[in-house]
Amino acid sequence: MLSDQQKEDYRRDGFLMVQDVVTPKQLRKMQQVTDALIAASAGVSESNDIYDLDKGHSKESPRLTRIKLPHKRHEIFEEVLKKSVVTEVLGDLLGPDTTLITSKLNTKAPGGGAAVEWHQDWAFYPHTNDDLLAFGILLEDVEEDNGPLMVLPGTHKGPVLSHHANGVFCGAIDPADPLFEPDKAVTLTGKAGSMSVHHVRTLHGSAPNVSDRARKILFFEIARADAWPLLGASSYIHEIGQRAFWADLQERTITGAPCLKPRLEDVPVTMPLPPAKDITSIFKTQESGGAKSAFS
Ligand SMILES: O=C(O)CCC(=O)C(=O)O
Repeated sequence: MLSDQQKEDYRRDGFLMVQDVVTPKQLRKMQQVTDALIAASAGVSESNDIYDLDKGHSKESPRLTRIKLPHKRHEIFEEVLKKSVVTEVLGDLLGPDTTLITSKLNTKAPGGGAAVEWHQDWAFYPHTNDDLLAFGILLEDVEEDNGPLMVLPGTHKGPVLSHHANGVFCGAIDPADPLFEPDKAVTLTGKAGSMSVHHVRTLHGSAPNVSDRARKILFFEIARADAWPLLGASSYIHEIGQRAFWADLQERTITGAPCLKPRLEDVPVTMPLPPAKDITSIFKTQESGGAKSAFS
């Protein structure tokens, strides 16, 4: 699906935009399901396993930062991951065997929907190698003013910056870090149905939504099957037992098969510990961890 040029661009820059990754029918279905999920959040007054609520959320005017694990909420999200151009792009960039780390549908309500402070996903979940990426499928048109994703080209090949503040993992870099060069940022705008791809080490963030339109992006975070989490694997095994862990790993296998021989590469790792007070989402980690804002 991807041209050699697109693959080269991704390897050089650590990001890519791909047009029309879902059919018009799949897009419409995802939009309907998302709107229904947002409407159903009117009955919720505190963040829970499904919703991460934004400031100002109310019954009359639901405001979310996130719908958690959308692929578990409706089969259309799983279909898009496993049976669309998205699946082909995945094969082009990560090979035949891939594992889902997580999914999330980040929503920025009109008139101020929350910023995501600059960070590298790798800081949250270091693995035995860095063949990991995030897909961001645009469910609505994303323009300059409704909080687009921004990336810093080439940072996937550079250092992993500190994501600690006040002695805890706060899930964001310090905007005063001398290695942070926001003037080089590229803004990833696009039409609904297109998709951003960013490498797990690419520095990225997004500003608040200052428009009168919502911004909804469906993210899938994915690893090549031979990349094993450094923090998590054994603790999951202890927590849920080997059988349940194996079942979960198979459930998260998107293409191919699990790989039982982790590929070990010389990658820079700092464990995301100690945890911030509230680690239920990136928004809560950054806020309760005292991350400094690059957007205020
Ligand atoms: O929603 C966004 O703009 C960025 C999301 C992101 O980077 C994350 O959730 O890790």
